[in-house]
Amino acid sequence: MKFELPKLPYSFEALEPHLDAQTVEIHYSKHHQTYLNNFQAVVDKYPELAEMTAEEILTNLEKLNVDDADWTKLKNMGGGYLNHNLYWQTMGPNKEIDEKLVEKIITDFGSVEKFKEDFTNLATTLFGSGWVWLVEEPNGKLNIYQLPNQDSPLTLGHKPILALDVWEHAYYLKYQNKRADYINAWWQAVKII
Ligand code: MN3
Repeated sequence: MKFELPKLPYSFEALEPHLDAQTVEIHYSKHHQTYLNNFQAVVDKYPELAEMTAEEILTNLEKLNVDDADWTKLKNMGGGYLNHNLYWQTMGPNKEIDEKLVEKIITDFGSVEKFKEDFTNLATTLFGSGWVWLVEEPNGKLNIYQLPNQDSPLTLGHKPILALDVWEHAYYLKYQNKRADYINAWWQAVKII
């Protein structure tokens, strides 16, 4: 399978002033593209992987019969590829609120405000590089948690719904060490909640 970089559904400037155009451009066309290229290079070595979608590869990561170095690359690069796909898709210049999701958030977290507060705390306290996730677990419940590096909730059997990239490359040009300002700005750019 030839994986593709999904087209960014808006221009590089579209998320200004929350996310600056230069950061979006470098993050999408360099970082995200590189995860994809490196993922594809490993997938191309194994005919059995070429039959699978990227989601299937990450979901079945623990069962894959590949050498250790390639396994690590599939986890890191495949995760990087899929995580960023979701990151871009759930942001936008205009709100497109997912009303069903909002209802579920209120049921599972008490209120949207409480959910945002808990999610923001996870993002603020994440040490090192990683992501904060809103996922749906197999029992249908929503959950939020941190994962390090480019680890994917798919590998845990969870469905990713919303993802905040807290790697420094996601915000350093505009926000430098002020991660909290980036997190606030990201909430403004999220379109589905
Ligand atoms: Mn990133």
